[in-house]
This record gives sequence, C-alpha cells and structure tokens, in this order.
Amino acid sequence: MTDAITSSGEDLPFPAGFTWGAATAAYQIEGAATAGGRGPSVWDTFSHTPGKVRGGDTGDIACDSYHRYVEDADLIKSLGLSAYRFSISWPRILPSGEGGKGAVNQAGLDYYKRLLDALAERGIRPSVTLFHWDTPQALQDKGGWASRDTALRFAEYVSVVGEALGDRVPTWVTLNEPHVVAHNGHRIGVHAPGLTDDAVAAAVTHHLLLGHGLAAGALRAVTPAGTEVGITLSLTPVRLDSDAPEDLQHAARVTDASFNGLFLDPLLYGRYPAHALPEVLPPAGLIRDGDLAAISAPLDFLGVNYYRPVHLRRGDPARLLLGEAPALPGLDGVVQFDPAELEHTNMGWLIDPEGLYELLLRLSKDAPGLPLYITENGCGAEDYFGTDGVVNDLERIKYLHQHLRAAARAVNDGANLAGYFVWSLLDNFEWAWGYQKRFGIVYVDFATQNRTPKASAGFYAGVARANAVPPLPAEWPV
Ligand code: IFM
Repeated sequence: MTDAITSSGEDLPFPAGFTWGAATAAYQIEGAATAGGRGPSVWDTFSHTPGKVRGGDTGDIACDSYHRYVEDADLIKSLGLSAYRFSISWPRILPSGEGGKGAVNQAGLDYYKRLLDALAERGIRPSVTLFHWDTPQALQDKGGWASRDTALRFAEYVSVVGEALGDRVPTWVTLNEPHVVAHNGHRIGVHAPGLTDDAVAAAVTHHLLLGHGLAAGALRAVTPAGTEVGITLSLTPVRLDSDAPEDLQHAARVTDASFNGLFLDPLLYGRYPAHALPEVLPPAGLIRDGDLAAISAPLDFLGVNYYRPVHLRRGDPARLLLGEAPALPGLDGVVQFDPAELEHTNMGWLIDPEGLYELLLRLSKDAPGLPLYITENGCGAEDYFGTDGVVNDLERIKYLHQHLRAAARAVNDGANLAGYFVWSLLDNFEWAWGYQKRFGIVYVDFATQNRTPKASAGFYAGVARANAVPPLPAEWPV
C-alpha cells in the first residue's frame, strides 16, 4: 500500500511515544449474535424491531469479526498501528447480565483471550471498552440503566472481565459516550432501547456515571498495578455567530453544560453543573451518599470522541434541522441548526476541525495533567472504486488530515494528548443507519466479508509511521 497523499512544506509532529490506533465496537463488528453462548442485548432487540434501523439491518453478522479476528489483527499490524480499541460484549460474558454461580459464559471470555493473544503476538496494545451500548436485554427487562441495580450489575461484570483478562489489558475504557446512551437511547429514542422520556434519560445519566465509578473501583481491585482506567465521552463544542446577543450566549452556556458538563463536571469535580437544564439533571433523590465520590475518583486518562460541533441560533423549534438531536427542552426560541455554507460529511455532520483544537485545549485547562486520548474521530464518506482495485475515499482523507492537523496544533499549544484512534478500523453496523454509512479506513464487502484497505488507510498509516501529519497538499488527487 502507498501513502495516498504526498506534499511539501512542514510536517506537524506528535510527541514521541504517541499512540496510533484504530477503534471498533463489539455490536458493530462481531456478528455471531447467537454463537458461543452470547445472550441478547438491547441492540439485538432494537435492530430486529421493524422500522428502527435503516434497511432493517442488524448486527447478526456485521463484519463477522468474531470469526475473523485474526485477519483483523493482521490488518492492524499491516497498517503499522500500535494500538487497537475494541469493546467487550457484556452479554457474551454474562448472557443474563448478572454474575453469580454458573453465570459466566467461558466461551465468551475465551474469545476475548484469543483476540488479546492475537494482538499481543503482533505487538498491538489493546485498549478495551467495557460498555459500548450493548446492555444485556435481560437487564433491560428489569429497567435497564434507569434502574440503579444496572450500575451494580455492570461493576459485577467488569470484575469478572478484569479478573479474567486483566493480565492482558493495559488500558480500560469503562463506558463509551454515556451522553449518547442517555440522549439518543432514552430521550429521543433513535437508539436502543428506543425510549423517549426525559426523566428516564436523567436517571440513566446518573446510573451510567455511577456504573463507571463502581466499575473503575472494581477494576483497580482486580487488575495489576499500572493498569490505566478511563472513560470515553462524546464532546460537542457549542458554536454561535460571533455577534450573538446575550440570550444566545446564555443558551450556549446551558447547552454546553447539558451536553458536556453533565458528564465532565461529575467526573472531574464530583458535582453536576448547576446551570444545565433541569430536565437533564438527575433528580437529587437518585443521588446517594458516596455516588459522586465514586464517580469523581481520579481517572488515568479521559477518552475524547470528537465528530462535530453544534450551532445555535434564534428560531422556531418546529424547524429543527438536526433530526437526530432536537433542541434541548427548556431553551425556548433557540434551535440547533446546520450552517449550509459549511462543509458536511455524508452523515450531514458539520466538519469543524477547529472544534477539536479548542476542545483539547479546554480539557487540558480544566483537567491539568490528565492525559487525553482521542478515542474516536473519523467520518462517514463515499467510497469510489478505481479499476486498479483502489478504494478511493478522498473525503475521509481530507477529514482526517484536517483533524490530525488540529490535534497536532493543540499538542504544540499545550494540550496533553497521548494518542489518537481513528473511527473506524472497518466499515461496520452504524447503529440506526445500519450498513448505509461507512466509517471504515478498511472497506468491508458485507456479501463476501472481504476487507480492502482504502486510500485513507494508506494515508493514516503514513501519519502513524512518520508520527507527524503532512501539510495541506497543493492539490488533492482526484
Ligand atoms: O459508530 C459510532 C460509534 O459507535 C460511537 N461514536 C460515533 C460513531 C459514529 O457514529
């Protein structure tokens, strides 16, 4: 494979020892939904419910990585990446969600041992996410994350996994994007379990954070000293026109507190942000003594998933343009909108690399000394097939290039960034979009399961190899 982009001018370097990785998640790539004793998750139920996922797609087969993990480990190695972020499927380990005698599915643990061994043989460092949205259906039937008990069950599952795999895993991510679970899954209902209830979403927020705190404690008790434990948040800068009046600036502060502060503040400072919307704040009655202390126990790193900002303006809430993310309740007369003049990905998401730069500096200021990893960044883009077998995804190369330049500038200006994981290694099951949107740097033919690295894989491998990102080329190839 050759690097797709060559350019003259100055490279922007990353620090020595910077981690270069690719990320995936269990339900999006594993398939084998009923193999090896796996129990159902809320995403099995949701995707099999007509009308919930585009084209009726499910994760039943996905990329079949459960059977093809060796090929996938080879792919990561061939790209010269030093790390792989994947997630463990909770119902593959505890099919009923709960621990106890006879509850552990050894075949599930053995699968992850084989995967971890395959990575170790290739010198690839694992970064393992413990919850990337696949709540066991059996626990959902008892209330799911709306119930405090699910946080306790999560810690129980994490203990089992930590004991079995802790000697093989240097880095754990407790939760992936709790905001998306609470908001998309429980407030606006476009993700599993498909609920639309503000009060439930607020309770879910607290129980996810509590689950993180308890799981982090459980991991520290059973894993070797030096094991890193962190959490991954989806963070969304809030943007306004530069001359926005005070009421919009207030709306921006409230939106920031409701999207970002709602998770950052309890994790970093042990309190919920006072100026978040009351509708999103967990009610005081749910928060027990000790919860916030557990949630705010020191992190070894913070995982940052960055895709896009949100823009606000005055408007008629009936004209919401961000279909997936309606304006928050309680911000009357303010809407989220997509400035049409700016560039978008094929998901319709705004491209704003400056947002990443600002976010990294803000976090490094708010949490001095806390290492940051970009645990996801990437885009849905179209693939074009050349006669030479090359899969050209120039839009993705441009997106990665811009965001990597922004990350390198942030490091240069003081951000405490330790690594970058591209989302995603493989085209995969993109949740409610099914297989219609492709985020991979490796093309997956879902009919044959053939994997073909795209031009972006070559570009990214070149950046990882150089530990530096090249300048904008005079001309992008067509
Ligand atoms: O595919 C998802 C991933 O599972 C979580 N973060 C955003 C990605 C793109 O939508």
